[in-house]
Amino acid sequence: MKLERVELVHIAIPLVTPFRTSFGTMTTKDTFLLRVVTDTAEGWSEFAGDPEPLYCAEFVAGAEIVLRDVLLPRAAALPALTAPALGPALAGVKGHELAKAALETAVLDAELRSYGMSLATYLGAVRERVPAGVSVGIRPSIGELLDDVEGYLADGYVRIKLKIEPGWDLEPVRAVRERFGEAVPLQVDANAAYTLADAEHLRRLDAFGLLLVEEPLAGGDLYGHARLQQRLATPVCLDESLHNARDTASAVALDACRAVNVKPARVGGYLEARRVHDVAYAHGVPVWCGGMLETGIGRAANLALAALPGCTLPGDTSASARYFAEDLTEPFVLTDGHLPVPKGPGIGVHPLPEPLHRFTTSRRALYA
Ligand code: OSB
Ligand code: MG
Repeated sequence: MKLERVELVHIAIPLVTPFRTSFGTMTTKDTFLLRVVTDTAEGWSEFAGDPEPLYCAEFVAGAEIVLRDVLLPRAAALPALTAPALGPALAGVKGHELAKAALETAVLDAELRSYGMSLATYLGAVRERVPAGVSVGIRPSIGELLDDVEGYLADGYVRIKLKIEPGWDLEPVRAVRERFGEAVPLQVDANAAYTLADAEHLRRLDAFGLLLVEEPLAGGDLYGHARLQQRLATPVCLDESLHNARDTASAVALDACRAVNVKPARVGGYLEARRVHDVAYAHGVPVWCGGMLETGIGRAANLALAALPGCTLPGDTSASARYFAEDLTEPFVLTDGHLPVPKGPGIGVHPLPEPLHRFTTSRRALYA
């Protein structure tokens, strides 16, 4: 393919409910979509980051500059643009995995559309629908948390993840266990809010039969997570710490994690996400697909990844209605606790013109 035009579309969509984690509170999904036009097809993707670098170092305004000034000139210089060719072409650019993922995904969407192949088929999906978990934010009170969890279980979500932080950990977990029982698949996510000095406190989570504890310590601290895992029966799962397949191999070899959250954005795109999956799968370490409160554009592609054979734990791939009153795409609907894996070419969805127009705050050409 030849790159002809790249457009950036800023969007802001209100969340149905504020989402609080140990690193901040989100009330709006405020990010951008990329539209890549090539000589054979066009493709869409969604930047997974936020306006401020709180979950990770990347942020919306920075990603726009990196795409425009650094990544797109390299993509445009390729004699034959393909998604696999982008990896080597961008390898010299340090970091910026979320920005690279946005570009690679839009190019891959265009490429697969020109072959008429779905992303799920391309990646090697083995399922047509995937079980859906839900990530439940920190709430002002235990009562409000229990109401949230009750609603999600009534919706049919097959796994609950509670966001935790120091001061909001054992009590909410105990309350959910007492109210909803031992059988509910339950896990927690600290988003790097603890230190190794909290190991004895975190060990008390072992009493609750959790599936896993996600990113308890600082992002990148494989040594600390390995030390912690020695002291916990609950499997440690890494999110922020893993940026590529090599990190994942190191973490598995160090026993720094016994489960892997794979977010394609965090590892630079779906091709590296597939390799992260493969490394973990080869070692018998369960994988699940994380989320970044994506619109239907980002979610569609995540569902393809969640259908890989090593994704044996339910992911944070929730239905559109868990996030937005109205999505940018045809909504993803929970049926029997599952979401369908898109079958159409590429990511299988596209932004609907009317909601896209209404939620767009600005748009500009990044390459023309
Ligand atoms: O740590 O998994 C995380 C949302 C934004 C940023 C980081 C995380 C999350 C979630 C929600 O937990 C995942 C989702 O439902 O998309
Ligand atoms: Mg996480």
